[in-house]
Amino acid sequence: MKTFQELKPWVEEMAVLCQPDHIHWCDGSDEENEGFLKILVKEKKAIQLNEEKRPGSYAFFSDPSDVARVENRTFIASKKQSDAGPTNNWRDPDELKETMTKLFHGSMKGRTMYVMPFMMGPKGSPLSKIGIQLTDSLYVVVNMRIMTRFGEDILKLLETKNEFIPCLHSVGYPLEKGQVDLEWPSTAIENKYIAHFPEERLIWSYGSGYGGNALLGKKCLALRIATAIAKDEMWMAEHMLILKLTNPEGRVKFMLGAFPSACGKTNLSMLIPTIPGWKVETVGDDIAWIWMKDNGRLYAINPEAGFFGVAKGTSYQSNYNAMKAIEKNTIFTNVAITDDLDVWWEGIDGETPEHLMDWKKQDWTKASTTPAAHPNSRFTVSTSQCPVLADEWDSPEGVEISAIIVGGRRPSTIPLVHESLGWKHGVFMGSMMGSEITAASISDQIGKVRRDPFAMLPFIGYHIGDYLNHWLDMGRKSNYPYLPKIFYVNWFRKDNEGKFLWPGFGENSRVLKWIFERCDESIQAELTPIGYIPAKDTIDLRGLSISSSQMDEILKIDVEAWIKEAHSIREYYHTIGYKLPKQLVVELEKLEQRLKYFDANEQQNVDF
Ligand code: O2Y
Ligand code: MN
Repeated sequence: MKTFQELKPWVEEMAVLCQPDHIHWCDGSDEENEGFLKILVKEKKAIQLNEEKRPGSYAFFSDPSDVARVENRTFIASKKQSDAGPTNNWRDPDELKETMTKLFHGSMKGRTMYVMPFMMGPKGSPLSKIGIQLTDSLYVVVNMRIMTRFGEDILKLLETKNEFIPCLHSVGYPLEKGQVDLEWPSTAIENKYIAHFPEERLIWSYGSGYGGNALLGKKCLALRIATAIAKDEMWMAEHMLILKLTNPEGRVKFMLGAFPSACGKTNLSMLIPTIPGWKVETVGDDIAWIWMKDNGRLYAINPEAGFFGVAKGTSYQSNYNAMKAIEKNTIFTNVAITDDLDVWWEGIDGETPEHLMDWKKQDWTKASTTPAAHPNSRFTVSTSQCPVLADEWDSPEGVEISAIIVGGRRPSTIPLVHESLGWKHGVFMGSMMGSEITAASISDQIGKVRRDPFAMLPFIGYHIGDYLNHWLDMGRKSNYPYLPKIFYVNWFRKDNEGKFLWPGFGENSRVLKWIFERCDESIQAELTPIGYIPAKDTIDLRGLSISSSQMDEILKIDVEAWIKEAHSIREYYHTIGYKLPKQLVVELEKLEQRLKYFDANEQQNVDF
């Protein structure tokens, strides 16, 4: 962290290091943004889309080598390696700074250094954090302006808050006099460094212009650095959506949801329920900062101000509200472009056009064998354009949380929904969550579960064992009675023929309804070894053609599979090492004991 007084000297010091031709302090105004977009179009780094079909919107195309977050080039540089733990790439901070200082030296030659004041979190929130990002990428500037509270207001706030997180970013492609720029400058993978110095609360990112590598407010600040701050200050920075659920009587509950990538977090946060009278509204789709009031209850804010959602697969059917949000004023990255300058991607509604320009700017026809849009193609849009944005989304104290939902992609074993036996058991459930590996690239692992505790594996800025212990500490601090209930959902369970048992999408609201009613305990649940599962007929299936045997299958406790699961969790726990909280081993042992007293045929506890 640095103080307001340190801001100018720091910017000057970084400018001496990176040697930009100019320095521009961003004010965040519309005029400034329009000017930036004009430059980007003029320099052929962006395409302005059809003003009638997609007003105020632009498309960018990255270098094919710079298309996603690079986990193997993401580093946690804590003084002690044991503080980074087994799941992070650790580097000694002094050595990493030395390496990166050489890279940053002269890296902005021929370019402008933009100084971006931004804030993560609502104005007036005790949790909000100011960052100052220096970057030589205008693409980053126009995206950060959407994704954060941005500009001169934040600089003004800094005068009183007097604390900011310095973030230095360069695409690593200096321009010699007369040298023609690339459309998407970046560096080779081995020179990319996404570096976090958690003790110093400092971020340095070099060599990539894409998403989470370059928009430093998001994963770098709001998760990796924020987790380190949160542990010290007794709050939590989590990879979670925040949704508001209203029942037909107008009663409201706020819920958090942690799901690994590609499990539909954005879609769930903007869901249109299929059950009459129920309503979902969005507070956030990706990150939640959670704090505890003196009353022991948890409150969450969304630190972001925009959505950086996956375009591919998004349609009016899978996420109507996201499609409405991106009808205007949206930045698209690595999507395909239609002949009339609109966007297209695999999975979008309607007929596939005869001809497109693909994300590599090549002609594309239906006969083409490569995808038109990159699988990690993105839209960047302000939360304000979400048609179902909850009124409370900007509340400085946040929203009171009633339920925490965790989940992953599990074709077997895990039922549609189960509720934890309490906070510690809920933390155990979060620690074991993950998805089954399907990617051909790691074919020797196919069918195994990639554990991803609370979907935070790439985002914890310190040791994973300490992180799990922090969850337990938060429980102890609250004294338990008002903590949210924790639920595990699995929309992805399959039958013996490999077909999904649950229809998904809007029908997931039926599960949300069950969770809502469990929060008041106004609905029955059955105690099983793994937790509470819905009692017969308590999931609202009105209007859905699903047989009761199918429901039995979705909710079945497969004891053999759970015994194997427990073995696999134990193996996973070994990889965490000595910092794994003993309490979680106790929870695992208790689960194994309870499984012994469950009659798999009757689906009933024998005795406990
Ligand atoms: O590939 C990227 O840089 C984007 S990653 C991302 C973006 C938005 C929300 N979540 C994620 C993620 O990786 O969890
Ligand atoms: Mn995410």
